[in-house]
Amino acid sequence: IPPRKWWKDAIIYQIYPASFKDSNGDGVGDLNGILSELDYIHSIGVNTIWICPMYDSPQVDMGYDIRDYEKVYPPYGTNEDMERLIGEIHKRGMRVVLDLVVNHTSDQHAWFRESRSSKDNPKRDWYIWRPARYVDGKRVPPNNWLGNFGGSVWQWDDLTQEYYLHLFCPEQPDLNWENSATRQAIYKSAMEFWLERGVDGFRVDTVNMYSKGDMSDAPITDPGSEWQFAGYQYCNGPRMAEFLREMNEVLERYDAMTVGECPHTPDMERVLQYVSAKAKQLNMVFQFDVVDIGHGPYKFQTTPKNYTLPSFKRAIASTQSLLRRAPDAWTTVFLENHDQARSISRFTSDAPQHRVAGGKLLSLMMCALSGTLFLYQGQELGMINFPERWDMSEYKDIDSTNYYKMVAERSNNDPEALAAAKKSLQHLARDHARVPMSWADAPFNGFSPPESTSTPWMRPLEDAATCNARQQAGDKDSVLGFWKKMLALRRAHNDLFVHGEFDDLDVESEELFVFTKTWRGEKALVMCNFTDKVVQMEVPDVSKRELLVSSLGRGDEENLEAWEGRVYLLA
Ligand code: TEU
Repeated sequence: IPPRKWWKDAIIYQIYPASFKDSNGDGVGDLNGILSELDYIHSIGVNTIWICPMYDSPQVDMGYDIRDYEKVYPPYGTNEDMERLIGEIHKRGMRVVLDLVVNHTSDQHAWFRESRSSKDNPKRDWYIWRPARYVDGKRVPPNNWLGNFGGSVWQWDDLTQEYYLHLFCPEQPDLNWENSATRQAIYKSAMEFWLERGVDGFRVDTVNMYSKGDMSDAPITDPGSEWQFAGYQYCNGPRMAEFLREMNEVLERYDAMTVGECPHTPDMERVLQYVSAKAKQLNMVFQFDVVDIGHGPYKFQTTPKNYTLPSFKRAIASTQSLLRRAPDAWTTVFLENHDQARSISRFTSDAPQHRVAGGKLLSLMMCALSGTLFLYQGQELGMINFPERWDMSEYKDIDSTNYYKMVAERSNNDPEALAAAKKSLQHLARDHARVPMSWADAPFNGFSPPESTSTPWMRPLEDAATCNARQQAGDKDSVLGFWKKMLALRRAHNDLFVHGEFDDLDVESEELFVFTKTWRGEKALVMCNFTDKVVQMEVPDVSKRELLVSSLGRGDEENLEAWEGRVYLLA
């Protein structure tokens, strides 16, 4: 049997550089801020760090619009700072993973500036250009596709009188993966440059969009709009396997790991094709089954808490099932990242009396699930969404502001429609994950130095007096204290929790999530109360059970407290 790959047992901590720690007082996080907190990160019990884009960028989409792959964004620091950071992470025995954003670049990238300059520029074909269509003499885009941030995916370019494709903002033109010279340039500039500097792998942004499928009009699902959801056409196109295998050859030379982001892919057989080891495409992916629960046709068109516990459990069961479907496949466990609202606010309760219990419950559940575990900055503290009373101007993300604009236009500024839009943003917006990390009960929540004259780029939360890293570091009963305990237990029972078989015992229960994990002779029973009241538990008939942990530190009573989780070892 070949030895296990390190990334299967990895516990990965995700950092959003703008919001992690500001070392120089300009209101924006930076690399030296990350450097100053490496011992804190290490103390949580994680062993790998994923850093979101820190590349030079005009920041239209917070660094997912890259101007230069080979240069650090100056407000974050220099390339030397980055090399020092990589070295210091390695010195502590941890690994480091960067974001690889190569479905698109910024429109300010040198490649796109050239491509745009004339129809016969050698880089014209590095992006996706198409002539206009004309309907009743009126110029219209090549198809009716709706972009991920609203509007058409096509942008008219006056200079050369053609449209270019952008699945995200107009400032994020899609690279043309069909062109092999483009692919070689991507490998060299975005991948090899940083692999040579010691990074251990990549989180691969929107990896399933490189090969666009059928470019014809998408079916009409929103009759009120000119633009229609086309995710099933532009994701998972016919050349995906070929492109990923080619990319994997570069990665293999460095023994680098990959976790690919796979939006719009509910089909588990399709996911399997990406993550089965013998396919040599990706090590693992982020599926959207869990985090998309409760979304409307447009993500925000929804009522808050529009999700049920059975749908949550089914989504988890589906991602867990990858291991059973193919022995050489792998999966991931995550509830938060920079694109998601806070998990306590979404899946448990952020009411003051339940918040800590909810954070511990989710920690217990996640630490008992199979696959590579991802923890997002602030999740380990139980940070929650910012409150409803905050003004719309606190939402900075283009995904949020575009949605609000669209509702304003479509409803003719109807106050009721706007209030509903704001409510759904309070529940689901990406902004909630992007506020400054709450480090201390101090000016700017300890994110910026106290003497700093600029204010943080996003408004810090108001609850840092009761929820901050410094206080929790010394309190074993805090959410952070519990994460440390759970991560240690996950390590101590690595086979069972990271690799074991998952079985859901009661999918339909609206109150409890009860599952078992099995590995050879070992078995664990996990019981989670997803309500704010006491629930009687029915422990399956077993000869011997041993309470491994209760998220509320309780003994072996026959009931579960509100938002309590338990793990038993069974014999
Ligand atoms: O996200 C891709 C993606 O499809 C979604 O998760 C996206 O955030 C959602 O559609 C918005 O409602 C990745 C990055 O994680 C995200 O931050 C970037 O904005 C996006 O790609 C473009 O690079």
